[in-house]
Amino acid sequence: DQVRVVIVGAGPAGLVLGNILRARGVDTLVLERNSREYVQNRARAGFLGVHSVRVLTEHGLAGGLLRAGRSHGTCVFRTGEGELTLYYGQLGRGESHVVYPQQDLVTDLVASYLDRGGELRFGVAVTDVDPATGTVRYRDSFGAGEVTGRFVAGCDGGHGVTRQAVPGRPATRDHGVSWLAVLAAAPQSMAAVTYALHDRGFAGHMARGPQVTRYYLQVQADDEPSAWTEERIWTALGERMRVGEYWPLRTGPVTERRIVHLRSAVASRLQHGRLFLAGDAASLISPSAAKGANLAIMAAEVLARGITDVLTRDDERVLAAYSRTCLPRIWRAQEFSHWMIELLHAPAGDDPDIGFRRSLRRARLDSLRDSRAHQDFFAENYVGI
Ligand code: RFL
Repeated sequence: DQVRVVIVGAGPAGLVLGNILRARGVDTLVLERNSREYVQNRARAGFLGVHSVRVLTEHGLAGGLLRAGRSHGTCVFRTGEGELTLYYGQLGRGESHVVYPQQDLVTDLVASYLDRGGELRFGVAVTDVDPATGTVRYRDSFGAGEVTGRFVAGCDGGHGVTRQAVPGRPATRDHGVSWLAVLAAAPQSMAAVTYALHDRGFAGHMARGPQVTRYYLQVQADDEPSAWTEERIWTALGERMRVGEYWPLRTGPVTERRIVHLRSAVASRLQHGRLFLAGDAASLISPSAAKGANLAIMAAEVLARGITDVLTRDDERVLAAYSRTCLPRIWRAQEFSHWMIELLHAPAGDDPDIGFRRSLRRARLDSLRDSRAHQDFFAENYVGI
């Protein structure tokens, strides 16, 4: 059972890769551990940058996004000293985000991949990959099996198995911050993405769809999501968002609450033998700057180009440069994401440098308020890859 490209994982990375390869007539097989229903309902990202929109458009994958996505170019930092509004769509390179829920994108990508004649098997858990031979071993409801690919794409996310087949230790960081990620069945409360900086911790607000809004609350690392009742969530959000000084939140049933630990991990190399890592498998990034899905799409496009060049023209240059092309972009995103983490989070109560760090944070916001150059830096990095 030999396939040209075996893709492990049907998230944004694997599906964008599979779609581009299918459009160029390459044989592909996607193996996904979960069910179709599960992956099409998994709500995660929502903010797509210009590069992602361009890749999806160029490859005929942006139908839903162009129909239902909403352009977004403003963000607000709310503190005890008032609001700082950045019209980032008019700063830097003048680029905005498109807000389109990740599960809708995944739904579109699965449909177009199948339309393009791609093979996709749900309920298949890959157990290991041999990078030298391209052999992929898996388990499904029939038992154990294996397939061999001339190329194997490890697109199985931040906790997958393929990254373990690439030698070298990833560079990791635990940012020491945890968020309660909440989805509410309610319209957005504010016109823009809002980052509330508060001594009790960060709170965030971002639109997802007309009747769905994402909120984040900085919480203790060992908090259980169930300890956060709806009432407690809305009270904490209201306090940190300082609704008394602005306007009330538009509440609604909480449909999802989960703890996200802000962690990063970047593989030291993205290729070993026939195996190539893309997306969260290559680099896990904290959601603080909304980069993960965008990096996944970026890498998938580079990898698709590299593989097609080899298969159609025997040209190995793009594929040979895969790590070298992607890693600097991944690190730029990590650097900006880290910058955002420092800006958004109050140090914990008994932190000895609490006063120093809070003052630094205020100085950074002052600079963002006063300096056009700093605003341009923010805008470029916020939307760009
Ligand atoms: P995914 O989406 O995790 O997909 C990997 C797939 O691989 C499958 N899998 C396996 N299949 C077979 N065998 C195995 N052994 C397997 N192990 C795993 C999984 O079932 C899954 O279907 O990875 P991919 O494709 O690399 O895409 C990455 C993005 O999903 C991720 O970076 C973003 O969601 C991150 N992220 C955000 N990114 C943005 O660009 N903008 C955002 O606004 C944004 N918001 C977020 C986010 C992530 C969040 N969470 C939950 C961490 C908000 C949140 C709350």
